[in-house]
Formats: sequence, structure tokens, C-alpha cells
Amino acid sequence: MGTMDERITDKLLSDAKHVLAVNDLGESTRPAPGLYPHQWFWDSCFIAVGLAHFDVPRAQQELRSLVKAQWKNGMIPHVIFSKNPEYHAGPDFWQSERNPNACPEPRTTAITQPPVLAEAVMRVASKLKGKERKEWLTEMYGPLMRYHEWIYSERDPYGEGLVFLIHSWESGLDNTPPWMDMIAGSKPLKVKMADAMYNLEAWLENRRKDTRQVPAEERIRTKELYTVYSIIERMRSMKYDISKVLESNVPLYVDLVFNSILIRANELLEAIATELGKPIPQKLHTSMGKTPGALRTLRSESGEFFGRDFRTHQFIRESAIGTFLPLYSGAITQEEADSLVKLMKNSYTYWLKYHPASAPKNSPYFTPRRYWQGPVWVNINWMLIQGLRRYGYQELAEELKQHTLGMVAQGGMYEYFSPLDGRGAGAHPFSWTASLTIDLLSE
Ligand code: 9WN
Repeated sequence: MGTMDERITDKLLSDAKHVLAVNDLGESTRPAPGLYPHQWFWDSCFIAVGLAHFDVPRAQQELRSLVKAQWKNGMIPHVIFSKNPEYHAGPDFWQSERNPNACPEPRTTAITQPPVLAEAVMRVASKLKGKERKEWLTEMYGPLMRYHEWIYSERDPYGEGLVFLIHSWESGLDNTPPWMDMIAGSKPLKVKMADAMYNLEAWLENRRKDTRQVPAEERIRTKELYTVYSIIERMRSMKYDISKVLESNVPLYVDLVFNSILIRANELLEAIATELGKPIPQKLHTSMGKTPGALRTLRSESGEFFGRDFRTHQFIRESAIGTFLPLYSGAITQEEADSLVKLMKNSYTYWLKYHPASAPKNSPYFTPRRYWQGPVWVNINWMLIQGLRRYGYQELAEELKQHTLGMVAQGGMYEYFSPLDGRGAGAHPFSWTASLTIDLLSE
């Protein structure tokens, strides 16, 4: 796909800005009408990256409203609820206030999402100069640093350098195959027995709220959603106390996407600290220093990266798009990057007509329109474009950029796209598709 005609790019830009206006909730932006009426952590970071190109104060506001909901222990939650009650896992389901650290108002979930905040803060800063830039970085530095401290203190308790996640929603790739393997069969016995007696799955199938907004075949499977909900219920009964979760048998997964993004975020946090002349606290500095080397231990003999079970250190050998995110981290060697690029460019697996697919075509999970089990996602492509550039793949990065823009121009501002025919799927109009389109167009 070559560079696009100017008329098409102008239209794409104005459509994208329109989407952000439609989804504007005032102080934050919802990912999409209907299905996602609240504020999501990593969505807002991607949204701020786009907003920064044409409305810096609004981009700042987007990130301020995230930081306003930071928990007392430093966690920044994955969803910050607006007053809109219509969501399939709302505040009354979470009951996060059971945890003493919770932010009482606005109400939030009790888990986090990939730490893209440092990248968003820096993207906004790049539009500011002098005193304004310094004030912005100073304002964000404290919350950002506390957030990174929380990540390591709660999620890397033994100082191994890699952090674990307690829920697939924390990875942002809700039903990605390795996570689904990780949680399969993790329902407690009581639930399994009740399921056998009453067929809870069929009951949930009829009560699902998300599939009223988006076709069921484009969302997570009911059986998987059921397990995902039951893990939240179990953690809720532990008041989301991480020491109890650690002792329980709730699945704990060392996620590739999260750890790769964390490395990039740490690098940017260091850059902010240096610019402000405020050193990173020693403990955090030591933890941060271990992550790049530790990430490389997730490389298997085949050159593919896998996440692992936190407790057993066993790889979860299920291929999925996350395997390529170490490119974005910048922590791997050139040879390691080269072999990842080779894997990615395989036209039987990831590099389909529209690419890269979020699950390889030869995976038993592969379904072209189902969420994180096949479709192409703009935020992933955006991170991969940066990753490719870090390893000298300028041409391929440019090709992927034009390909992504072409896919959005043709398919519309959808949440994700079929890798087979590029048709849009999921929620519409979707904010990060719009904001990252703006960013790619504005480079
Ligand atoms: C649960 C909002 C979010 C994204 C996630 C995406 C999806 C939520 C859901 O939507 O997850 O967090 O209800 O399915 O998987 O990455 O942040 O856009």
C-alpha cells in the first residue's frame, strides 16, 4: 500500500477528530458509545497522544482525570466509572471500596492496565515549551513515579524484575490465547459444581450485556467471560488484598505486553526525572534496572517470546500478538529483534492480508472477527511501528503505518479489523483508532 492521496488523509483526519468529539465526556473520553461509556486507563493514554496534536489543554485534562483517580497505594485503575450505569462489569459488581486504598470518588475498578502513561505524558510535553513544559512534567512526575513504585511493590514481590498481572483485563488483551490458556479450568470447585447442576454458562449467555451492543461472535466467548468474572468475584471476596491473592490459587501471569510497555515507560520516567533534576528513589531505580534483562529470559528456543506462570515459571506456549511487543520495549538485541520480525512477517500466520493478526492463523483460537483472537488492532500496530523503528526497520515501519491508515480509511473508525478482509468489527466509533490515526497522520 503506497502513501495516501491528500483528499483521503484530510477526510481521515477530520473523521478522527469528529470521533473524539463524539466520545468526549467533558473531562475524559469514553472509548466508544454504548459498550464502553466510562474512562479506561490505556485508552485515555492513547487518546491523549492524538489530542495533543490539536488541543493540548484537552490532552492534559485527559491525563489529569486519570491521575485524579489514583489509589492511595499508587495504583491507577483500569476503569474510572462515569455516572452512566450501563456497563457489563460496573462499580457495584467490583465493589472496589472493600479495599482501604480505593479511590472513593469517582468509583473505579480494582485492577490496572498497561502503563502507557509515561509515553502519553511525554507526547503531551513535546507540544509544550519552557515553563509550561516544566510545570506539566512536574505535575505528572509525582503520580507517575508513585504508580511505578506500586507496580513493583505489589507485582514483583520477590524482586525478579518482571511483574505479574492478576487479571487478563490488566493486559488490555482480554481474551488473548495465552491468557485464556492460563485461566482455563481456574474456576473454584464450588462454581464448577453449581455450573454442572444449573448450567450457569447458559444463564450468563442470556444475561450478557456486552453482546447486546456488539455481535456475540466478535466478543469474548461466554465460557471465557464467565471465568474472567469469577476471578473478579474471588478477588472481591479477598478485598483485592494482594497478599491474599498471592496466597490463593488465582492465576498470576507474567504478561509480555505489560512488561514490554513497562520497560519503555521506565525509560521515559527516567528521562522526566533527569530533565527535572529529581532522582528516581533508589529502590524503584534498582527494580527498574532488572526488567530489561529479565524480559529476555522470556525468549524461547524458537526465538518466540512467551509469558509465564508467575508461580511455576512455566512458559505459556501459546502464540499471540504479545510475542512482538518486546520490539517496543527496546530491551532485546538486534538478533532477537530480527528473528521476531521474521516470525511476524510470515504470511501463513500473522502477516495476513491485513496485519498483523492478533492471533496466528494456524492457532486453534484463530477467529478473524473475535476480539483479541485474530483481528488487527490499531494500538498494537502503533506500538509495533515504533518498535520497528528502534531496530532499524524504517521501511517496514513506514509500510505498516501506511497499511494501518489504509485499513482505517477503508474499514472505518472501528475497534478492530478482520485480518482476512479488513472489515471493521467491535465497538464504533472507537476513540483510540481515531486518536492514533491522528498521530500517524501528523508525523
Ligand atoms: C474490559 C476499552 C477496553 C480496552 C481493552 C479491551 C476492552 C474491556 C471490555 O475494552 O476491554 O477492560 O469490556 O471488554 O480489550 O483493551 O481498554 O476500550
